[in-house]
Amino acid sequence: MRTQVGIVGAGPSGLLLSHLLHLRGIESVVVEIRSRQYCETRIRAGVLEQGTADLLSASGVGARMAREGLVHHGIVLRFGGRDHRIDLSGLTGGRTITVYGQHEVVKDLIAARLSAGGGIFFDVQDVEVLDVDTPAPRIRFDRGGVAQDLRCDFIAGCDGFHGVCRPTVPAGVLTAYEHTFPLAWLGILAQVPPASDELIYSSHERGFALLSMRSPELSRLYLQCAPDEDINGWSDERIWDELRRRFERDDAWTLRDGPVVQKGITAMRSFVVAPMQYERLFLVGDAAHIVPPTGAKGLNLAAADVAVLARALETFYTTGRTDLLARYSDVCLRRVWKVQRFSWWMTSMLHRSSDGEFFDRLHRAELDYITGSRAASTALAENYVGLPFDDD
Ligand code: RFL
Ligand code: PHB
Repeated sequence: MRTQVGIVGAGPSGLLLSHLLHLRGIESVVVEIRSRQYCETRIRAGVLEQGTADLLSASGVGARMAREGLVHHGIVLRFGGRDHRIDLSGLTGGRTITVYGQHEVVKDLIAARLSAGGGIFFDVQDVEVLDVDTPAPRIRFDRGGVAQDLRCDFIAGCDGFHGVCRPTVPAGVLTAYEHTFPLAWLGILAQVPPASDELIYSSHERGFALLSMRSPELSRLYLQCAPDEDINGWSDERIWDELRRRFERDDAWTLRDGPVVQKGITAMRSFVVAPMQYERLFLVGDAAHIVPPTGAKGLNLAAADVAVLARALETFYTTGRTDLLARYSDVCLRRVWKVQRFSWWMTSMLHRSSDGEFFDRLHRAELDYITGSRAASTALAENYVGLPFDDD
C-alpha cells in the first residue's frame, strides 16, 4: 500500500490533517488503534477558539457546528462570592468561542473523510513507524490479523501523548520540557441544563471548580482534586455537594443536579518536545505537547499545528520547496510556548495552591487585578479566544 502522507492516529489532529490535505489534492491514509465508535464517543475538550471554528467552517466541515455549537461572547470568573465577567467579544473586537464537543468535531471529520473516499483504518494493532530517516518511510501495522505495510513520503505522528511515534525518534534528538502540577480534575458529564449560559471558572478556598456544557441539556463540570484521588470515594451526591460549595455566591445562586452519565479524573501536565520533527516524521498535537486543561487549549493547539503542517506539505507538493517543512517545528513552537504560558498562568491563578497561603493571596490579587484592569482583562481575553494560528 502507498500514500503520500501516512497519519498515525484518528484524533482531531490526524483527521483534520487528512481532511485539509485532501482539500489540497494530497493523499493520506489514517491508521488508528481504537474503534470508530470509541473515537466518536470519547468525551474530551469542549471549547473551540475562533480560529479553530473558522478553520472547520472554511474547510467545509462546520455545518453541524454552526447549527448545534453554542457561540459564547464571555466567560465568568467567580471568586470572593461574586461574579466578574470577562467580555471576550468586547475586548477582542468581536471574537467569540464556540462550545462544541471534541467528539462532535471528530464525528464530522470522520464523516467528511469517509464520504470523500478517504482511507481510515480503525482497530489496527502493532503500529510501527519505520525508516523515517530515509526518503521512503513506512507504517507497519496489523489489520484483522494481516500485516500491512504503508509506504509514504512523510509520516504525521498524530497519536497523542501515549502514542508510538515520539518514542521512535532516536535518543538525544528531542528535548522534553515538563511540569506536573500537584493537582488533578474530577470531571463529570451530567444530564441537566447548564446552570449558566457562560462558562464559570470558580476560585474557592475549597479548591477550583469549572462549569461548562456540551448542549442546552448537558452540563460538564470539573472539581480540583488530588492527583491520586480515588474516584470510588466520590459518589454522585458527594460530587454535587462539593460543586455546590465551590460555586457558592453571596446571593442565593444554585446549581441544579441531575444524573451523572460519565465521570473521570484528568491529570494536569505541561509538556513540550522540541523539535517537533525528525527527518520525515512530524509530531502534531498531543504527541508533541500537553497543556493543563484550564485554558481550554489542547484541541486548539492541535488544530494550529495541523494548519501549519498542511500548508507546508501543500507548498512541498506544488513547488518542491522544503523550507516550510523545515520551519514547521519553529513556527509551531512559538505558539505552543505562548499557549503553555497562558495555560500554566490560568491554572496557577485559579487553583488552590499547595505552596501555601502566600501564593493563594498572590493569586487572589491577580484575580482582582485581571477583573479590575481593562488591559489585564484584554490580555486574558485575547489568549482565551486564541492567538493567531500562523503569525510567522
Ligand atoms: P488525541 O485526541 O489523543 O488522539 C490521538 C489518537 O491516536 C490514537 N493512537 C494511535 N493510533 C495508532 N497507533 C498507535 N500506536 C496509537 N496510539 C494512540 C488514539 O487512540 C487517538 O485516537 O490527540 P490529538 O488528535 O492531538 O488531539 C488532542 C486533543 O485530544 C487534546 O489536546 C484535548 O482533548 C485537550 N483538552 C481540551 N482541549 C481544548 O482545546 N479545549 C478544551 O476544552 C479541552 N478540555 C482536554 C479537555 C482534555 C481532557 N482530557 C481528558 C485529557 C478536557 C479534558 C478532560
Ligand atoms: C470543557 O468543556 O470540557 C472545558 C471547558 C473549559 C476548559 C476546560 C474544559 O477550560
